[in-house]
Amino acid sequence: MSERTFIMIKPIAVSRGLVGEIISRFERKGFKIAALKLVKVRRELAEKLYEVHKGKPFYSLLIESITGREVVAAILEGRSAIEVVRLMIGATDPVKAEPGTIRGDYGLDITENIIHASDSPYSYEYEHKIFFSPGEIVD
Ligand code: FUP
Repeated sequence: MSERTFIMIKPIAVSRGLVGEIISRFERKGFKIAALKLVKVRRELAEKLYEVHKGKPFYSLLIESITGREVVAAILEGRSAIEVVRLMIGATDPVKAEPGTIRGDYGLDITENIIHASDSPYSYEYEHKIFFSPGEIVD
């Protein structure tokens, strides 16, 4: 069944010029781009995205890692998109992420771990609405 997921390419990947390479992996896998944009993240947006992590020891660092910086947000569509994209990005900690995954191939830092992707239908619903209005998403 076709499904949608939300991804956010983090500032470290944007500044290192990895946007095309990352998007191209998802295209080659067969996902369609349903929405795509470059966003300079305001603090309120960062706090909304990472609300579930409030109170955790790494929360402030996480907020600072995207606030005032540029990210690329996208909605990808395809069969079991949420599960497949999570497999393609790899484990949260790049030290544990398998080579061949995006986090496994492009970095070592856990907070700036290259990319975020929704991990459930619930988080997709919550996260994509922070970045996209209905008119910005194709049918
Ligand atoms: P993930 O869904 O794989 O992004 O992982 P989490 O939701 O657990 O973590 C969200 C973000 O918090 C990660 F992208 C990186 C950051 N994080 C840390 O900086 N330190 C940690 O110990 C765990 C997560």
